[in-house]
Amino acid sequence: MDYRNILVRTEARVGLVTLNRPRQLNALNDALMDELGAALLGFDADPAIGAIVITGGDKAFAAGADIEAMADWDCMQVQERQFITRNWETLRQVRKPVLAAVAGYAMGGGCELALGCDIVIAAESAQFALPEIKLAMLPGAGGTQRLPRAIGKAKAMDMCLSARALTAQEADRYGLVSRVVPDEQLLDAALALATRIAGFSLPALMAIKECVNRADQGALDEGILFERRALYARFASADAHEGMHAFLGKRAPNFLHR
Ligand code: CO8
Repeated sequence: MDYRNILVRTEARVGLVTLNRPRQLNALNDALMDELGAALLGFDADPAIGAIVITGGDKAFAAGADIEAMADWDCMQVQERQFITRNWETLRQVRKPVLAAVAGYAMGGGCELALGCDIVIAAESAQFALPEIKLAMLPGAGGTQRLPRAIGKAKAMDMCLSARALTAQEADRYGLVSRVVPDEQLLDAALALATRIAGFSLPALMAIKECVNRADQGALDEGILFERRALYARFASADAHEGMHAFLGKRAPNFLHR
């Protein structure tokens, strides 16, 4: 695919996607989201890739859905375009770990995109907000569901109802991001973490991701059962036996990602 709104490259076993509409602060129009979906699915299907990083620019990770594009849509048009289901859902199909490396604005759909990733690393300049209320809209790409799960109902309500923005340090304290780094170190830190993750056994990574995601989705009993089945299935994996024998043999494991 010929990408116009994103940049795509690989580094060792990591796939890197850079959102690239800087003049619009990476506003997420259909074209960008289609390209992002295609790149994510491409990396997910590529056996040489073990983890994916999504990043934006220095000023904005993404300032949200493209307001100019959708300002005059009516309700029927939104349904006909399959807005959200068509391309915002693609991230959920990705089985490999996806990291968001966020500098600057992560607003509206940009914040929701980060929330849909498995790990969020923030630069000190990062700001997270769901300001759709200012447009008399609502966070419609998973934000009303994922934000309370990430930071609790009280803070999520505050952000959604008042358009309050969180600094990187606040987002770190509240559990929205996993670590904060100086801006100039953001990409290196994200790539280093992704490379470390991608060095582990891919089937084990995918099983863990699936189990952790279950924690958000259902009852504890059901999640524990799901985790147990996933654990039993690990014993069918050559990598699991290699990992355990490598530990016992006091040597580095040689994972075949099987
Ligand atoms: N969409 C389209 N264009 C945008 C967007 C956007 N979300 N954000 C910024 N831009 C454009 C601006 O229009 C401007 O363009 P131009 O230079 O042609 O005038 C350019 O980017 C630079 O922006 P600013 O001049 O505004 O830059 P500032 O540094 O002054 O401000 C802000 C930066 C604070 C990020 C400001 O641009 C802003 O508030 N942006 C909008 C943020 C927002 O409201 N996001 C939520 C959008 S709605 C959404 O994401 C819903 C998700 C799913 C909903 C589903 C509904 C059905």
